[in-house]
Amino acid sequence: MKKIGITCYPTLGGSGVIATELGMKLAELGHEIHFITSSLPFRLNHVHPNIYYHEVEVSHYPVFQYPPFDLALANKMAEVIDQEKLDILHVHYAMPHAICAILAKDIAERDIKIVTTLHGTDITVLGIDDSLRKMIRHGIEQSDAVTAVSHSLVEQTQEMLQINKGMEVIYNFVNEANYCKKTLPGIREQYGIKQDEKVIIHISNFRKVKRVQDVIYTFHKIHANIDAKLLLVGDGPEYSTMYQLVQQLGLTDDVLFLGKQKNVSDLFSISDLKLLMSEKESFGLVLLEAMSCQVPCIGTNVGGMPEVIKHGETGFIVELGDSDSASAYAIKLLENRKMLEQFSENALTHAREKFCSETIVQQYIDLYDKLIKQE
Ligand code: GMT
Repeated sequence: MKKIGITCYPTLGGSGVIATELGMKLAELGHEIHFITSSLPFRLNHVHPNIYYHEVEVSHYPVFQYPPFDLALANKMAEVIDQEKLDILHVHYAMPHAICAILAKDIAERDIKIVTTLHGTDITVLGIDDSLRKMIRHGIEQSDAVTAVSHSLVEQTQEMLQINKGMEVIYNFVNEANYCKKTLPGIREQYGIKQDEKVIIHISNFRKVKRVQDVIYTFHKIHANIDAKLLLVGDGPEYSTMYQLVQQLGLTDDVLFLGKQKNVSDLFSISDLKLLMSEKESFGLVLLEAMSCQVPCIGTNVGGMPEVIKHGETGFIVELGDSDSASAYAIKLLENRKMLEQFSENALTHAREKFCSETIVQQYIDLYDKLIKQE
C-alpha cells in the first residue's frame, strides 16, 4: 500500500477529472490517497475510507497585494507529506503545481518523489508565455518523473521548452462503469428530437481554442442534407458569440444549447456522432468519453486527437478549420446505417482496449513503484 498525495485543478476540466478518477481507482486498490487542492474535486462525489481531502487555505492579510495561493499550496503539501508520511506526490499540471511540489519537497522533512503529469494547456499555452517559461521548465526538470497524456504532447513540450527530460506517455482513461451506452427511453422526445433525426454532440468549455464555430459550420452543412439536431454542451467565453452565429445561420430550432451538464454519458447515449474541431488538444478526453459510449468522433489533425481517433474506423480526422471534409464524412457516416453501427462498435472496442482504465492505472502504479525503489 502506498500513500499518495494528488494535486490538481479541482473545478471542471479534463485534468481534474483524470486526477480524481485516478485517485478513486487507486483508493479502490487499497492505496491511501490525499487530495491537496483549493476545493473539493468536483468528481469526488462519494465517500471512500482511503480518500482524504486537505484544503489549501490562503491568507488574505491586507499587506498582500495578491493572495499567495501557490505558497499556501506548497506549505500545505509539505505539511501533508510529513504528517501523513506520503511516498509520492502526484501533481497534474506543471504550472504552478510542479513548482509548488518542488518547493514542498525542499521544506518537508521526509523525502518524497514527485510525479508531474502534463495535460496540455500548461505547455501549449503557458509554455509560450515568456513570463512563465523558465518556471515551467524548472518544474519539469526537477520532477522525479514526468508523464504526458499523448506522444504529441511530449514532442511539443520538448520542442517548446527545449528540454531533453525523459517523459512517459500515459494515456487518459474513463471510468467504464459510468461511461457506457445506456438505454434511456423518452429522453430524445424530451429534447424535442424526432424519431428519424440524427443527433450530433459537442462538449467543451467554449474557449476560443475549441473553435466551436467550426462545429456549427460543419453542422450547418450536415443539416442541409440530413435531418439532425446539434447538442452544444458546456459554457465558457465564446458562448454568446456561438449563440448569435446559430441565429444568423437560421439553425435556432435545431441547435440545442444545454449549458453545463453533469451526466454527459446520458447525452452521449442519445447521440450518433461527436464533433471536436479544436486548434489545440493534447488528448481530447471528451472523445474517449464519447467512444466509450459507442459514439464515433470527428476531430482535427491537432495534438493528440489522431492518437485517440482511429481514422476510418472509429471516426475521422480532418484538417483544422475544414468543415467541408468534416461534414462530408459526417453525412457519409450518418446516411449509412451499417457503417454507423460498425463505427460505433469499433469505437467501443478501441476505447476499451487502447484506453482500458485498469491498464492505465497500473502504468501509474508501476511508475510509483519504480521511483520508490530508486531510493
Ligand atoms: O481543454 C481544456 O480546456 C481543459 C484542459 C484541462 O486542463 O483539463 O484539458 C487538457 O487536459 C485534458 C486531460 O488530459 C485533455 O484531454 C485536453 O486535451 C487538454 N486540453 C488542451 O490541450 C487544450
